[in-house]
Amino acid sequence: MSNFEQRLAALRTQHTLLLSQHNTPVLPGNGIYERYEHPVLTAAHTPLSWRYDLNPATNPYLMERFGINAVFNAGAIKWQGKYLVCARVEGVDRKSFFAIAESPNGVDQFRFWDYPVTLPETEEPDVNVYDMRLVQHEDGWIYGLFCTERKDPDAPATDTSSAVAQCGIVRTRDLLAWERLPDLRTPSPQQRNVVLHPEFVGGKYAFYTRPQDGFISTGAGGGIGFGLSDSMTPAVIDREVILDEKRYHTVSEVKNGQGPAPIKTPEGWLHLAHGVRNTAAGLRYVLYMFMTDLHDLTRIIHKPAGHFIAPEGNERVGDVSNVTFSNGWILDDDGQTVFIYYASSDTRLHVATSTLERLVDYCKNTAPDGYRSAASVETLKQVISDNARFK
Ligand code: M1P
Repeated sequence: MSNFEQRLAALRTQHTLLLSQHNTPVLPGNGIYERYEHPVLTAAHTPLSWRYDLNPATNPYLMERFGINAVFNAGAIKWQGKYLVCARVEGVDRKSFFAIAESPNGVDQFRFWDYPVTLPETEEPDVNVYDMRLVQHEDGWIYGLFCTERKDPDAPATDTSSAVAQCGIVRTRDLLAWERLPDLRTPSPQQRNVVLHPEFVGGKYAFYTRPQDGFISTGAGGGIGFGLSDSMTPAVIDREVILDEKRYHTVSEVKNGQGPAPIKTPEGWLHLAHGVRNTAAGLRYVLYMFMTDLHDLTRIIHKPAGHFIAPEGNERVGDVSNVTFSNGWILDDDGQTVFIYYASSDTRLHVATSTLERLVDYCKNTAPDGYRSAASVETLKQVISDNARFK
């Protein structure tokens, strides 16, 4: 066997093993959700035919020719009986793109489709695209809202990092052919983490936004906003209201953003979001939950204090360490099981499972933030005294 053949056989064996690996829940967990032993997608899950030139004549050393750096922040949808994620795949050249991977059960055996998504562009080409939220809207289309980044034309020549982030929009009926719509227009100079609400609101399209003044810092903007548009072609929001503000000494002290589109329950809309605070070690991203009123989507009715999912163990380390981020979840056909796809440290994608009933219970029965240490102590004393007779 030639060196090429040996290497190829070893790579294929390793890849097949990885893709067929079973994932088991880590028990007993916290009762709210179950984490799983392995990530569901990593750079190593991408097909060998993406990374290697498999022709011995042109690649005798069987080198990687297109390196993949990370697979993370994924939109998600149940489609024709399969669990699909539309992942942010980042090459070693730092450019992100979208690729769909499917699983028969939502927790393991995710396989990428043969080709990544070919994303149509507007007249102003995207430099980088990431974090697609997939939404099956009641108008019949599946929309993908994502962040499109272009270099900031107003940045001084010495600043080669600043970008303008806006919300790009595509729609599809089959997840194969995508139609690009004009980028969302809002009063805010920058937008990331924009999400389409799955239902019409008063006959209009409704959006969760994240207004911000600067590329990294939200400045005077920030918070999870909400706005309406008459149309998707183009989508234009004239007025944004903040429904969940960033707030001092909470998990979203610096910024926050809506995760996937909310899930409707008989008791309100269930939301998953990320909150960011600053530390001596840099920004820390955690996930948190809240519920909004069924009829007034800007009214929060339940919001447990603190984080729902924070980076643990190996999840803490990666390209951007100390980050958990989610832009996809799936409510299964049983109307109960929820698959929460979250990424760790901008490097890999994980799943956690729960049920609608448990998530609503968590939101309703976990004490809200009292915003002061003394209030947290009072909450804890109440928990302890309520437990006294069960010891
Ligand atoms: O690096 C952490 C995250 O940073 C951004 O999120 P936000 O807009 O809230 O700061 C996004 O680039 C996200 O993709 C990334 O995971």
